[in-house]
Amino acid sequence: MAGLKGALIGCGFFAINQMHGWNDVEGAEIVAICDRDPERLKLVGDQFGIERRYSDAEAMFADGGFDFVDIATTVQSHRALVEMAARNKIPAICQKPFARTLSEAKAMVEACRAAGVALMVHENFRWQTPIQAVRKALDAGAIGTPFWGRFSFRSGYDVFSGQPYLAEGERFIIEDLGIHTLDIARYILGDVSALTARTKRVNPGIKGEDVATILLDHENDATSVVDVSYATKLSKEPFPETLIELDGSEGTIRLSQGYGLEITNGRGTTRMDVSPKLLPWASRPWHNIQESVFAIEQHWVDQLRRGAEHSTSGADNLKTFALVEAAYDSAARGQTIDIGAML
Ligand code: NAD
Ligand code: 89Y
Repeated sequence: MAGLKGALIGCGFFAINQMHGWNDVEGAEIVAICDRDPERLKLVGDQFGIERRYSDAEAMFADGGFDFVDIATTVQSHRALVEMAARNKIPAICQKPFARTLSEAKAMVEACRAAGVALMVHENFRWQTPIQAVRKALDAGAIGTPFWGRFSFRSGYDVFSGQPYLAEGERFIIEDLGIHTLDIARYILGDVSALTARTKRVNPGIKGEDVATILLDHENDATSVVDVSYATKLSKEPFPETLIELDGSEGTIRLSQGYGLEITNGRGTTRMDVSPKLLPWASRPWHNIQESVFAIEQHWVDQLRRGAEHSTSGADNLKTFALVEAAYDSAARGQTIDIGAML
């Protein structure tokens, strides 16, 4: 079967990973790129040998010649670009955060549904090798029925030098990083019925919150804590590892710093190294994220060809995005938020 042709919009900091990922994916290639910044367009076009270059997304869609679009811009342009893809009947991948608000996200999902085109959010963290290993252990029944979890991302890594806009928004860690941690919590323990959150800003040089502690009531009766921080200075920097603790009816799972997975149950304790692969184009410590970019892109192609729903479809991502919005709302009002009422 002929490979799919893709177009990428937004040639910024993270798009470099996405372009490397596409080079490795089986069954797809990027044939056109777009960025309104001529320097970024040239840099990415030259690095990856892409001839078709556009400064305007409308012009790229008008010329056509591609089967899907990969939107790698920041959140402000996501709605316009996803709706442009829907109008042009082109399946779309959109980076996280999917939208500025839940109502905007719902409109984007509806536009793609009405146009009959696939929509996947580039919510890649659940595709990380260590997270997949935890999911596999649970699916194999290693700890029986999980009743409690902790999903933790605590770091002092300087994310602002690569992504300066992160220091400038009214919202920071929940919208940028906690969104992934909340998605992992859903992926591992299932959908959420209620949420309570507290936030703080510790770093005086940024506008938004850089610490959040979130309590989740899952629909299956499990309880979990999602705790995220970019104000945590440790002797050994864990960026960008998500650490997981799960207690179940038959045992426990611990995913600890350094990608160690420990499973304890009636048969004793097993320890495994679940480190991500260091792909040839990747660099530490980002290789965990970079490998998951390749994995989600391959998943996009495989499911598109099968005509099957994506793990992080637009519709699925509404349930993660609702948790982001609920976390801000809960922290602002000091109240527990009913998630079902938001969806
Ligand atoms: P960036 O600002 O470096 O790059 C965005 C690029 O998009 C810029 O070059 C800009 O000129 C271009 N752009 C913006 N609007 C456009 C439009 N309408 N048409 C054409 N070009 C346009 O941002 P970044 O750091 O690369 O982040 C991009 C997105 O990726 C963000 O939403 C961010 O949250 C996300 N991100 C995801 C991960 C992950 O692991 N999933 C990691 C880092 C960043
Ligand atoms: O933007 C963020 C993301 O999605 O993963 C890590 C990050 O680059 C900084 O928090």
